[in-house]
Amino acid sequence: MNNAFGIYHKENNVARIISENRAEYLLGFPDETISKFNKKKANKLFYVGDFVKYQAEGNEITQLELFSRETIISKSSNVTAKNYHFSDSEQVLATNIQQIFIFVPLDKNFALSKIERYVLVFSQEKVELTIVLSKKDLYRDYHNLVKNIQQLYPQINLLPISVYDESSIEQLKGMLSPGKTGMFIGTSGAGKSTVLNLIQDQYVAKVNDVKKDGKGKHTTTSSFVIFVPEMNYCIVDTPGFKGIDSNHSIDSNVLFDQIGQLALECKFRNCTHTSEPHCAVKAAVKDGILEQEILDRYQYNVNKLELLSKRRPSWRL
Ligand SMILES: Nc1nc2c(ncn2[C@@H]2O[C@H](COP(=O)(O)OP(=O)(O)OP(=O)(O)O)[C@@H](O)[C@H]2O)c(=O)[nH]1
Ligand SMILES: [Mg+2]
Ligand SMILES: [Zn+2]
Repeated sequence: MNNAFGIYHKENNVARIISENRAEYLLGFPDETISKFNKKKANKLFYVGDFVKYQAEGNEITQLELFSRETIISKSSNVTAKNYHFSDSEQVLATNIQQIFIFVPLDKNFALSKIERYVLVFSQEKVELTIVLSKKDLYRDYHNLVKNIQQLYPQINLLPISVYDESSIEQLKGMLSPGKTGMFIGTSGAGKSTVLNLIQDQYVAKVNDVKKDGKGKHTTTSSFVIFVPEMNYCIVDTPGFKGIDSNHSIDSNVLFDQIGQLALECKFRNCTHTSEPHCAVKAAVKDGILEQEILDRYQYNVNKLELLSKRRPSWRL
């Protein structure tokens, strides 16, 4: 394999930033080898996922030059774990990502609003989002739950999984597009690293390590690009989120486009669809065109986002 880590560039001397610590970047090469690069020698900030062209003197890499980034995945940094970069309080999680798998565990803290929140923050062109409902073994009636969410939001890709159900892990594997890079994100303990291990290795050998209490011990502390040669696929494993919000503008239409369309007919451009006269959205609810529940979900999420934009305490997961 000579295009490990998703390196397809035609030039020579191309590598990928696959991880970092305080002092060094870790570089992955097309032949699957890995080496370190001292950050003091870097002339700019690089992110995990970046492709770089390097210059070398003998065995030593002396200089890195950045290839333009196809995508940048970021979130606001004020509520996050350490080990990420900070720029204008927007934190870059990884770059050159085509698929995001958001792990939302079906444990006792599950709430629909978490899914909505993730979708609102991470939707962008060129990136395919999937909500992985992990630990479905902990949720008795998950079939019904999935059906209800799907009814409310047919545009969301949902995949319930459990490490105890091999076919669900196979389903997830089937969603990984060869040649691409995906990333696993979600709260700490959602099962990201466990599932990644299963994808990399033999399913049966690893599942015995799963702890029944669901409490993770092997908390991931920095992002890492893992290359799976058999699938020709890269996955970025990331440390768990403590909370989630964003500084970039959020388009509520990714979830609520029906309301966005109806709102064009409201009398006031900044109509909140609560008590204003001649509100087309409320009229649509009355006429049975729009479900009250969708309007409720919209109000709830928009209120949260407004709170955030006023820099109130962030929304914790
Ligand atoms: N019941 C159940 N437990 C699981 C499942 N998947 C993972 N776990 C357990 O959940 C715990 C946390 O898993 P991790 O894979 O470390 O979680 P993580 O998302 O990588 O967490 P961070 O690295 O802290 O972000 C471990 O004890 C796993 O054994 C599952 O499908 N069902
Ligand atoms: Mg982990
Ligand atoms: Zn209105």
